[in-house]
Amino acid sequence: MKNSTIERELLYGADNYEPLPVVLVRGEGVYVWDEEGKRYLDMMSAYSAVSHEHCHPRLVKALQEQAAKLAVVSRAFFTDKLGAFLKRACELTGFEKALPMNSGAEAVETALKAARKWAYTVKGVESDKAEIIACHGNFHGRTIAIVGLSTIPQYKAGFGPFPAGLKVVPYGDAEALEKAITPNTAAFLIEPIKGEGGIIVPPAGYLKACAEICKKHNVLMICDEIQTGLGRTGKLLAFQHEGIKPDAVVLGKALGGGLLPVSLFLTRKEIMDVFTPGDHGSTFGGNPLAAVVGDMALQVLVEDKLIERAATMGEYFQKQLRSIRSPLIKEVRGRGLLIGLEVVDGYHAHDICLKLLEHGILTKETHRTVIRFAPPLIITEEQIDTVIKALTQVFTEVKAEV
Ligand code: IF1
Repeated sequence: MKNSTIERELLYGADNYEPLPVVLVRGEGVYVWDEEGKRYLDMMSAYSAVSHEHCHPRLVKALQEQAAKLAVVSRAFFTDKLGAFLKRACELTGFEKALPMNSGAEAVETALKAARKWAYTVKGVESDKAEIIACHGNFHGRTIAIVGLSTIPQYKAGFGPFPAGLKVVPYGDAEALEKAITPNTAAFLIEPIKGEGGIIVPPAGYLKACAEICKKHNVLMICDEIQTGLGRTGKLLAFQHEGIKPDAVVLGKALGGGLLPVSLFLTRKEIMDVFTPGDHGSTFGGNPLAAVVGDMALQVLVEDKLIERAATMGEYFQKQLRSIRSPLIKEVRGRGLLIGLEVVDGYHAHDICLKLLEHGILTKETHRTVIRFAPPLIITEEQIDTVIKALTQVFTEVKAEV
């Protein structure tokens, strides 16, 4: 596709993504437009960072007003906005303390550092022996420590060596977790639903069993809700589907209201208190601009009843996807509006995403065979019907080409 905008981005940018051949210029609600003025239904929501909607008016207004008043002052000083944001986040999630960062990976790194220091200063693990356990097929970010936990070869190739004390266990197997725990285990880091791993919902009772095992062995259970949190799966936090309360949770993506990076590490006081002044921080973490946007993002989530919408619209979306009669469909799975449609072997989800693009539907595959459907939580039944119609047509076209 000859396009000077694309060529300029490729000429000056790194080749670390392979974007679909579309140049987006505007977003509003569940829609985005390309530079030719063509409108698309967004089924990606920037990997669930745009759960509210594109350029939500209340969020944009909050951003504009604060940006014109006070934006970044560093944590060398207090501000009038950070405490209000942290209070709302703690009260909404039921954790005592919150540490603000920017990207999801930064908040995950914060969690890992807290877990290790807690292991040494509270649990009594020997210095530099703390171990972290994660799951096969995990995705927690792109830093070297987090990638050290990855089992995706490409995410690790060429970036070693990795920190010590990092282990992985099969996802969905609580027994394997218990077997992997040693007296040096600090924490178990888990996505309540695997996002990048192909939108995998674990077996019922798995998270509960893990929580019990962690408690039994004095291991911190940390839920990475960067993608599954903030209403995406039909509950405020995905772990709530299992009626558990982990020791800590990490939030990001939609916490920034689809406008800027805001992330949080939340836990109880005993764990957060391992940090003393100067231990950890970030230039932009907790800046008043991000605090105002994060605070408004939480307010809008509750006031616009987006969590309830994700539950009801997610149910409708899955029902409609399951009503499509096509030999290409292997499985429809997910929770709320975090849905994956797996195509049978021999078909590439990427090819289907390219055809969906022609039909005005924007999404990308996760893993070769899974098409992600994770729209902004304000999506309507009528818009879902439009997606189903387009998908049915695409499956017919693809089948015909075989
Ligand atoms: C990319 C994946 C999704 C995340 C979970 C932490 C982070 C992410 C559960 C880190 C970020 C993004 C990163 C982006 C693509 C996307 C992604 F495909 F990579 F895995 F969503 F599934 N925990 N996920 O999903 O947050 O530092 O990015 O703010 O790196 O290509 P971040």
